[in-house]
Amino acid sequence: MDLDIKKIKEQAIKEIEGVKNSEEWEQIKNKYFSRKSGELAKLLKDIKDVSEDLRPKFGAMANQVKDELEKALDIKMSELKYKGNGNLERDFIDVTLNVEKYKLGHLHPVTQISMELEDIFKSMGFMILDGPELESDYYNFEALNIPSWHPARDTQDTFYIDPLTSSGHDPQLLRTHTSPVQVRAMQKYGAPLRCVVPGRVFRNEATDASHEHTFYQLEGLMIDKDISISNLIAVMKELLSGIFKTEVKVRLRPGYFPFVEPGFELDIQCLICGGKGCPVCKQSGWVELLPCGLVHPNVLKYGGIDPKKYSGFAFGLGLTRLVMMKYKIDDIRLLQSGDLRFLNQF
Ligand code: FA5
Repeated sequence: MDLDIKKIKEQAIKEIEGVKNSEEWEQIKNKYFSRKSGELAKLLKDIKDVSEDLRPKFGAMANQVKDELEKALDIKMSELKYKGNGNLERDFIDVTLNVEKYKLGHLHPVTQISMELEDIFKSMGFMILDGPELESDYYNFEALNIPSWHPARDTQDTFYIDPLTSSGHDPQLLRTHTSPVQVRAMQKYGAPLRCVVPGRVFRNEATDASHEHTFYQLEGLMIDKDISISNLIAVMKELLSGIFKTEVKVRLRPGYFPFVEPGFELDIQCLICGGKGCPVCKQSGWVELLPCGLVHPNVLKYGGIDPKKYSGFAFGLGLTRLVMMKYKIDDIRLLQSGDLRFLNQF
């Protein structure tokens, strides 16, 4: 009997030590403490059968073992709770607890407007395309009718990654506009073609309230038979009314870009100052927003399209400036400042 009590104790302690969760804890507790079938209940029953003179000794031993096992079980339960493995602990939810809500981020205003524009153009049957930010000299300039000697390159100075032509390959640069995707799209899809290309562009530029070195444009291109300036103006109107949802004053004036002929500058009346003059519009009352024109025949040829059969229009929307006008942001640099006080307003 003496030995049985010790054996039960040692076995129980071993099993309690090995418990890993509250289910196992419950099982072990039942195994030893169940009133009817528990090991301790059986032991106490057996003690009744031993001789009267030995009964107190075994009774005391059994009670001591019972106390020790209860203590071991309590300690094990505290450990489980501490480690978070106890179901009671895990399943308990204090609904009155005041927890801080997750702060969700949101899309940047430029991304929001870009997506709105994509929807407007998709509804008119335009594809949404993408192009490389690290572009070749060929697509950024040459194929857009801007050879290396052309003065138009001076207005779009950029960051050359690999200017060495001696190695025989095309110099790589950070694209200055989204227009290179015009020729890429023509080469890939041919005519007829309708696409817009939102994207990031770069220029080696002194920054001010309306100029950044890194900003966004949205290129548009439509090529088909008999495309004219009327088609261009119709699409421009759809674009502006879709975004501003109210009438905005625009003006169309001649503009020069080697890759369109004729070329135009579409300006909108500055919405920051209402046309009175401010740093954003350089006191002119107008903001350059949407240069455009009919695609130059040479560019169609670079794209593998016959200019005698097809014509087209293209535009290069200043997306970052459009966002400024839409939300009346008076300094372009705020948009990339990463300042949450600014960004959380959108
Ligand atoms: C171009 O980039 C031509 N690729 C646009 C084009 C496409 C013309 C197709 C004809 C046909 P421009 O350099 O003007 O053109 O830039 C276009 C627009 O980008 C400008 O009207 C202006 O809204 C915006 N932009 C130009 N430079 C900056 C700058 N540094 N910071 C912010 N926005 C700028």
